[in-house]
Amino acid sequence: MILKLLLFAGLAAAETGRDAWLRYARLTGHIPSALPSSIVALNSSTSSPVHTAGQELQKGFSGILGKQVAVSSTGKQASSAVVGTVAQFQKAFGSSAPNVSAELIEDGFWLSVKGSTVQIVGQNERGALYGAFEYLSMLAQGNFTNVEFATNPAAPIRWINSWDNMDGSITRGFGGASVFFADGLVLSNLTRAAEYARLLSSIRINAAVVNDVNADFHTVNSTNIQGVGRIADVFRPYGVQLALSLDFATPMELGGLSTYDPLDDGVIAFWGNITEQIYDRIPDFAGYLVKADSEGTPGPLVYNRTLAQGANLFARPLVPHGGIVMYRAFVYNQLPNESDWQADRANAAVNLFAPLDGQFDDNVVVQIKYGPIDFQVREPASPLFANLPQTNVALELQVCQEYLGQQTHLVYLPPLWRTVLDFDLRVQNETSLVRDVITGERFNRRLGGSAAVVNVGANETWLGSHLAMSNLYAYGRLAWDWSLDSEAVLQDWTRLTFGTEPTVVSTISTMSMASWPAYENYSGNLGEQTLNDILYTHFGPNPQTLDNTVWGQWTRADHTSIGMDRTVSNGTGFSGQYPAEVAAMFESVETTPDNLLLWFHHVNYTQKLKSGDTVIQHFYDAHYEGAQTAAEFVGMWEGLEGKVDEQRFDEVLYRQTFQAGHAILWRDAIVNFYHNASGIADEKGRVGTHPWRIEAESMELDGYVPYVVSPFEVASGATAIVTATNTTTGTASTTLGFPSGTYDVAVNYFDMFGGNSSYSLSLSGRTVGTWVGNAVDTGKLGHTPSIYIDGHSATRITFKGVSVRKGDVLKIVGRADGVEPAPLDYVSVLPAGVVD
Ligand code: GCV
Repeated sequence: MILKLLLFAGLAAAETGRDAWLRYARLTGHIPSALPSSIVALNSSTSSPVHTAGQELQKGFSGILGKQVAVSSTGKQASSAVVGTVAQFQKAFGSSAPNVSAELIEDGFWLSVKGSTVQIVGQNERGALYGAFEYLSMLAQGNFTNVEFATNPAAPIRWINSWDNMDGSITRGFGGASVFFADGLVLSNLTRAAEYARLLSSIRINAAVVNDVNADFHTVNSTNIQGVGRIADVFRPYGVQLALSLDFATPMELGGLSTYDPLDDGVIAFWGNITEQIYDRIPDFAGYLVKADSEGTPGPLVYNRTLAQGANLFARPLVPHGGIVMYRAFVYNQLPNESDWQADRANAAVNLFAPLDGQFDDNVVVQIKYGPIDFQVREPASPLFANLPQTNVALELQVCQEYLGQQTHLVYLPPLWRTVLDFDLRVQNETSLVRDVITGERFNRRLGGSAAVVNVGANETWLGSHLAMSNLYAYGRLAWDWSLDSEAVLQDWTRLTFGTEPTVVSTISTMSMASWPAYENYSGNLGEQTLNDILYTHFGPNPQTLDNTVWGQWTRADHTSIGMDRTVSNGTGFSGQYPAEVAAMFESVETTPDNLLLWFHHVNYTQKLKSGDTVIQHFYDAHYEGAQTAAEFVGMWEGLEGKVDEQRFDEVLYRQTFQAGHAILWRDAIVNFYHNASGIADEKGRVGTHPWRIEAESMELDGYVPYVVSPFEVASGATAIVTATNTTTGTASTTLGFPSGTYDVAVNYFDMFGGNSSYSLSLSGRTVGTWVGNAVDTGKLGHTPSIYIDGHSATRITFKGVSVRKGDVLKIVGRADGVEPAPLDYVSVLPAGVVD
C-alpha cells in the first residue's frame, strides 16, 4: 500500500476520454522488478475472452509499466501471468493447477499475485477476463502488493440497457449518435461497439440490450438479425452477451398476423420462429427485454391477458437455449386524473404485478425501476421489491442522467442508488434489504440482479462528459458487489481515469460525493421529485408541468400546501403497499423522514420539519446551498490545472462552469415559483433580492425589445430581451453605479436550438469579451435542446477578474441568428465570493 503512494501515473498532454478507465497510463517512480516475464493465455481462439485477457495483459504491461511481454497459449506458471478457466488450468498444469473451483460460482475468478507469478483463474472464460482486468486495475493504480483471493458476483444478471434506435438516435442520449445503428440498420463499422464491450467487460457487465425498450419491430427482421449478430460477434471476445428489446405487436407488424394475443397459437409459433432465427445466428444470445402496456406500447393487457402470460410467451422459446426475459414493471397505460385525490400512478406496479406473483416462468425476471415513478432525484424504494417473493426480480437504474442534469451537471449517482439498495423493506418483520431481494438472497431466488440504462454514444467521451463516466464504472462495480463503498469505488475510477496524484483523487472525490446532494438541493426537495419539465426535455426547471397533466407526477402544490397524500387513511393508499412496519412509518408525518415528506404527505408550506425549519424555508435554504456548492465545484476543478491533461481539464471546466450557471437558474426558478405560490418571504431575505444584478429589460435598449418569458420563473424578473427581428442586431446599455473594483461579470442569456447568435460585451468601449451562443447547436453540451426561451436554453457566460470603474457604460451588442434573437436575461457584476 505504501508503494501506491509513491507511484504517480504520468500526465499525457491531451486525452479524449475514449480509453475511459482503461488508459493503462505509464506509472512513474519506483516499479518493483518482480514482474511476470511472460503471459500465458490458455485459449488462443480469437473470440475467446481468455485470449482477450492475454492481449489486455500485454497491452497493460506495455502501457502501465513500459514492459513488452510476449503472450503464448502454453508455458509455465512460475514467473508468468497465466490466465484461463479452472478447467483450462487443470488441463495445462494438472495437479499443480490452483485448486480453487470450490470457491467459485459462475463468472467468478481467483487471483493470486506472488511477486512475478500471477495466476488468474476464472470459473468460466468471462471470469478469467474479469480477473485479468482486476490485476491490471491494481497495476494501473500502482498497487503491486501480493494478493490471493476469490471473488464472485452478487447476482448473475449484470446488464446494461441501451436505448438506441435503429435510425441511429438514442432516446435520452446526450453523448452523440448510436455506436450500434444508423438508418435502420446495424452499422458496418462496429469498432466503437467493440471498444464499448471492452469497457463493459472490465466492470464485469455480462450482457447488453442494444436497442430501445420502445422497440422497433424491424429489429428482428432477417436482415437485422444478421446485423445484431455482428454486434454479438464483437461483444463475444469480451464475454458480453447480446440481448434485444422487443415490440409486443411484432407478430402483426412484421409477421402479418391479425393479432399479437400472447395465447394465440400463431403468435406463439411466430415468436418461436424468431427466437430460433436469433439463436441460429447468435448461439450465446442472452434474451429479451420487454416494455409492454406502458406509455402507449402494445402488450398483453390489450387482449385481457395477464402480464405473466405476456412474459411467459417470450420465455418459453428461450428455455432450450438458456435465455431469459427481462419483463419491465414500468407498466402504466391508464393515465390518472389529478382531480381524483386517490389516483396515483405510483400504485400501478404493485397493483398489476403483485397478484401475479408465482405465475411467471422460471426464466422470467421482473425488472423494477428503483422508485415507483421514474428515475427522480429522490424516490422511496419501489414497494414492488417487497411484493414478489415467488418471482425473480432485478433492479433498474439509470446511468443516463435523464432527470438529473443530462450529463451537463455532475451528479455521482451511487449515493442515490444506495438509498434504495440499502433500504430495509421489513418483509414479514424481517431484515429485507432491497439489495438482498434483487440478488435473490432474501427470497431464495435463482435469478436476479440489475440493469442500468446507459446512453453512451459516438462522442469520444462516450457519455458526453468525462466525469459522468464514474457512474458507469460504479454501476458495474456495484452490480458485482452491492456492499461496496461508493466513495472507494469512485476513487478507484479516478485513479484509473485521471491518475494517482492525491490532489486529483481527493478533489474529484469531494466534488462527486457532494454532487447528488447539491443537485437535489437546487432541483426538488423533500421527496417532491426533480422539478424539471416533464412535458418537454426533462432538463431545466419547470415545476408547473408536474401538475395538471395525466402523467401523474403531481406535487399538488397550491397557495397554502404541497405534496402527494399517499397515506392509506386519507390519500392514495400507496404507503400501504409496503410491509407493515414500513407502511406504518410512511403513514405518519411524524415518522416519515424529511427527505420523503412530500412524497407521502400533503402539508402546509409552514409545516415544521424534523430539522426545525418550515417546508418553505427549507426550499429556500436548500436551493441557495445547492447553487453555492455547484459554484464551488468550478474553483475546485480549477485547482487541478496542470494535474490533469489539458483537453480533459478544459472540457470538464466548461461543463462545471455551465453547471454553476444553470444551478443559479434552477435556484432562482424554484424559489421564485414557490415564493409566488405561497406568498411567504424568505427569512434570510435572499429571494427576489439581487443587488449585483442588472435586468436586461431595465437597460437602455436599441434594436432590442422586452420579451415576457414563460414559465415566468425561468427568467429574472420574468422578462428577457430579444432583438426586434431575427436578422438584426440589438444593443443594451447601462451606466454602472457599483464602486470601482475587480468583479466577475456574468451574462445570462439563452442558447436555443436553431440559431447561433453572437454577442459582445464592453465597458466604456473596452471590450470585455465576445461569444457565440452555439453550445446547443454544435452539441457541445449534449443535453436535450430547446427551441424556446426557457429553463433549458438558459445559460450564462462569466468573465473573470474584470476591472470595473464607477460610471462605466456596460454595453452588450447581440446579433440574432436563425430562430435565436440573441436573447438576454440579465448581467451580474459580482464581487469575489458572491453567487448570483
Ligand atoms: C424509453 C421515461 C422516459 C422515456 C422512457 C421511459 C421508459 O418515461 O422519459 O424516454 O422510454 O421512461 O423507461 O420506458
